[in-house]
Amino acid sequence: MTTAQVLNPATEQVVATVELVGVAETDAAIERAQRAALTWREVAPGDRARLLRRFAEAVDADLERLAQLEVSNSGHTIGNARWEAGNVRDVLHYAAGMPERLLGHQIPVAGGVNITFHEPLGVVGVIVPWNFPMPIAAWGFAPALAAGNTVVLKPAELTPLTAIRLGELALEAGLPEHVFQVLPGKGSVVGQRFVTHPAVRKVVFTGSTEVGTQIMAGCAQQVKRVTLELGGKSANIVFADADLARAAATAPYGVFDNAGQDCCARSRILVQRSVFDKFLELLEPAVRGVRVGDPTQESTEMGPLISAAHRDRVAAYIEPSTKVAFTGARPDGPGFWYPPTVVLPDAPTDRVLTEEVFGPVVAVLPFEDEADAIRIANDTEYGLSGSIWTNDVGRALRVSRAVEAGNLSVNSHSSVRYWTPFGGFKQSGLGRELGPDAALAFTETKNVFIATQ
Ligand code: TAP
Repeated sequence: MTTAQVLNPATEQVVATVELVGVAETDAAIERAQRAALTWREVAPGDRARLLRRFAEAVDADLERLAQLEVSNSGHTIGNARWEAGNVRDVLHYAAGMPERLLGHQIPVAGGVNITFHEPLGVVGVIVPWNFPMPIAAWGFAPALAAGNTVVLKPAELTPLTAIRLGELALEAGLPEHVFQVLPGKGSVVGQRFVTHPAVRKVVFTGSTEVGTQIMAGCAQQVKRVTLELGGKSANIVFADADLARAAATAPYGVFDNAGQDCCARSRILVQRSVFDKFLELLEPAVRGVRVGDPTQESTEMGPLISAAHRDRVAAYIEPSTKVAFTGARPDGPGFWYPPTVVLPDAPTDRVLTEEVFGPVVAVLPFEDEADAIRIANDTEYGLSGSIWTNDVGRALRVSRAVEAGNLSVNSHSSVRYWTPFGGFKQSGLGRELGPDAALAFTETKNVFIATQ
């Protein structure tokens, strides 16, 4: 079996060595999941609910350990990591309400009774990226399990530790063996096998649009169901009538949270021209004030990037000709650090404006009026999230309806609540996760007619 060393991105020290699963082990796990699916779907809804609640309680009891694991594996700040482990607990509790609420319809028909059922799919493969290893895993596995499916989960090679721990906690909580299996390994091996193995009936993929496109094409061969959560290039639109001080004070956290390695990062700030200079003046101290450093410290707001290769990729967006308005802090010494960076692009075709940087780099640009703001916000193939800052409620609603993105917030930068739907327009994805319908994405609707005459 091959192994991979897992590094702490804040110190560059090895924190663990993990055994990587190959094709044969993946096939064996899928076959075990296929057998387990036959009995898991028969577990009474109330019992499935109880087991998911126990899983949630086990996560809660282990919250500090999970959070510390994420700090050392992913460089997330301890505050964020605790929120992420808590999110897994909450998603599981919410999913525990689903088995007993998978309601079908009784539809009036002549000559009999017509009812619909939501049948589980069988084995679901969940492929997770490295940027939010815990929440993104749970958004897939919790509703899939609730709907009566078994799950094989592949964490990112760089960040497998919390997923492995969640697999252990599921067993400790009493989930039957092979109902939820975690398979650390390469995307091109384990993830690819989820796509090609006929017993995997659905793939939930979160990651780059590039790989997501290949997954969708691969799944098409078997008409396999997919949910895709892909990249973003979201706009933070600031109108002249907004509370400018609040908009500027919060803008750094809308893009630099998790060091900008966030699909929802508001990486384009669009500011109405009449307040453009004033906004930049207010933004500068806010960016310089972001506390970048040791992620184990409670006061730290931004940690390192995930790897040296990723830091180099982010740094390459700042070319010699790029106009950098100002930057924030970065510590010296080991670790994959990059400072919060604010750039003023020259042209709409600048790479920093058109591509997802996935790091702490934000572009600020002016717009003229509402129509211009909407045009620029939509001038991207992505459509995941975004923010609108204005004190005019009519404008807030008009612009919210006009921006082509799945998750918008007005006078705020929040994108994710486990009880509201989440997902992307255009090339940001396909399907929705979370929210009241989450379990339905893991079922097929079956219609049954019973003649009574
Ligand atoms: P990717 O390189 O696309 O990797 C994502 C996952 O797919 C990893 O587990 C990876 O495995 C696996 N993978 C790679 N090649 C594969 C293949 N040929 N077949 C099957 N699986 C394969 O993305 P990333 O760099 O880790 O993550 C960053 C991207 O994710 C960004 O674009 C970001 O916007 C997006 N993202 C989107 C969202 C939502 S909710 N829309 C949330 C978070 C992140 P290995 O890495 O182990 O090889």
